[in-house]
Amino acid sequence: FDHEQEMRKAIASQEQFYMVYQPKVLNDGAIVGLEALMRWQHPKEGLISPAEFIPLAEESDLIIQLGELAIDDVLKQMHGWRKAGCELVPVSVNISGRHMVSGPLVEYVKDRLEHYQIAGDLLEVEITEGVLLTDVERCIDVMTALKALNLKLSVDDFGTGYSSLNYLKKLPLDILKIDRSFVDECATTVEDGQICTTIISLAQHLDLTTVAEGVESPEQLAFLQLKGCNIYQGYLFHKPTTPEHISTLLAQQV
Ligand code: G
Ligand code: G
Ligand code: MN
Ligand code: NA
Repeated sequence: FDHEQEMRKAIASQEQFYMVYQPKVLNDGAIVGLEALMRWQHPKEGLISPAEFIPLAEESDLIIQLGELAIDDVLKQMHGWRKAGCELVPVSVNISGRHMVSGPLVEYVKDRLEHYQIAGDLLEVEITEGVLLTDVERCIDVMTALKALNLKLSVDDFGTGYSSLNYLKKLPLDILKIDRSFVDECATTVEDGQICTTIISLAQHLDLTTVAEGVESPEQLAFLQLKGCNIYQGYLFHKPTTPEHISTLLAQQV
């Protein structure tokens, strides 16, 4: 199975890749955002996880094509939700480091926002720490340009990279996403709890919003609430789901 060859065919066919959406909620369960996650439904191989194909795509220009496909799909979907009468909430897209620093990302985003008539503050870009450390100067330029379009910027999997905390003061960030690996045992392992507490405190002092990823139990939620986390994402609330189901969830809120 040649992933690269198959990915090229799948991108060309415009049929096998699609996005699912996972709600992000407040303490009271109100949905205040969505994360868009890519899926690859291969005709023979079945459903292939992004954990499998994204790292392979990152080895070539394919990651830029997939990133653009995700951005276009998400904004098109938002346009559709709005037409159906839904009150839109911000949607985040995962952008790989390679796309962030090498592609015409900003121009593409600007063009698609205009095409679908979506306000920039309804789009969020999630970037992992890795890229921020490899090319900080380039990141500052790109992120500043994205901020000029009113996008929100978040650091995904925060705490798992080689955090030189230096970048936190240099970059125009809005959100820290506490990695699932810390959330997992925050209520049961002292060290993980302390790490979550410290990340939330750091974020508060830097005026950043915290999102806890992978919240699965009421105990984890209670711990994070006590520490002042702002937003939660995880199976306790919602699994990643179809755009149709998201419409229903958003409609129930109004
Ligand atoms: O959705 P799931 O938990 O299977 O995602 C696995 C990994 O793939 C996560 O790290 C997630 O950030 C990443 N991922 C999912 N969708 C995308 C995408 O559209 N682009 C990029 N670059 N990564 C994605
Ligand atoms: O790396 P990133 O944060 O983008 O990864 C998001 C991935 O985490 C998605 O693939 C999603 O399916 C997964 N995920 C979301 N919520 C939970 C959860 O509560 N538990 C677990 N195990 N995975 C989750
Ligand atoms: Mn993410
Ligand atoms: Na993550």
